[in-house]
Amino acid sequence: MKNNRVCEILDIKYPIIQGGMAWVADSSLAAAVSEGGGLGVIAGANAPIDYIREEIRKTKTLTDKPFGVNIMLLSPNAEELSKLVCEEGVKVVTTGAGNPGKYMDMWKKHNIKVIPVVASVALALRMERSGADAIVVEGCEAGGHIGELTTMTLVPQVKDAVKIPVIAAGGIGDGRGVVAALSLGAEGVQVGTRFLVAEECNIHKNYKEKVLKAKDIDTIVTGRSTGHPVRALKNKLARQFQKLEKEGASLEEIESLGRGALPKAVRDGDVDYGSVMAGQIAGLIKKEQPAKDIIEEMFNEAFQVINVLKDRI
Ligand code: TUI
Repeated sequence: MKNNRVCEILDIKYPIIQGGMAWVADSSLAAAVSEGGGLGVIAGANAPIDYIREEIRKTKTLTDKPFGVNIMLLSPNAEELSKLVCEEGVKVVTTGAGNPGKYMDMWKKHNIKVIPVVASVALALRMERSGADAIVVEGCEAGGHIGELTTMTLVPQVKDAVKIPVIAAGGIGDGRGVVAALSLGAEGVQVGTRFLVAEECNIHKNYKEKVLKAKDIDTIVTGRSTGHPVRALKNKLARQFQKLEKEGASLEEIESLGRGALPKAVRDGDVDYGSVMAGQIAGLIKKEQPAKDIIEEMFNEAFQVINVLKDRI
């Protein structure tokens, strides 16, 4: 890959990183993405610290290539996990759902490449000043915990505000999305939803089937009233959320409905009452494939799209 700082900084073949999807992104998926030429990422989420240590060690046995760990900053284990990545010699950290400023010096001292996920220009600027190596700029087309702005509007605004490389996320599922992201000024993409259906992704088959069957209008955002908006596929749980929010239920009532809902779907396969987090691009995703094929297909398609575009204007 020519002239691409994301590939240079991360020492990867294709400028694609896998979303650090909570309860989903384990050593199997992370190693497969890294072996496929992208950057695989293990999700820290709120898993026990010993489990994450084992997942990091397992990934090292599955691939010699670089991989990362995602730290979800709303999680109670964020502090402990921030130290663990230093102890285990992890090369890349991505963060989500907050400001990782207080950990940056420690990570930099351990030569860790830090890539915070941001949803605003203000946080992007703060992260650059704190020493971030690159930033993932995530639009609200993404699945899971999201910000307010779309990928189309946020990526160019962040690009104009910072010098570090921008990696676009939210709504990217094929080569057209890759080219669109590069056109907006990104030097790479982060992909979550399409990797949900990677062969090496160990989520329950009901979850994969629900993603594969999803149509364009099948996601919904709940939790706007609590300040923690989350995008997931519509189901009975989402309708319960919507009803509670419309009725003006208490914060505690709404948040308790969401507690444990993600593992219920990911692990137990309860796609009615569990939270089936996925992005708006789910409607585009039609088949299960090895992670390597997903990556190669996306970049082959991107090259073809660029060739067509050259003659269009
Ligand atoms: O973090 C994510 N996506 C996630 S985390 C997650 S785990 C979860 N489980 C149950 C309920 C809720 C979440 C599922 N999906 N994406 C990265 C992301 N970060 N998107 C938006 C943000 C963000 C938003 C506001 C980052 C920082 C921020 O403001 C921080 C500040 O201090 O300004």
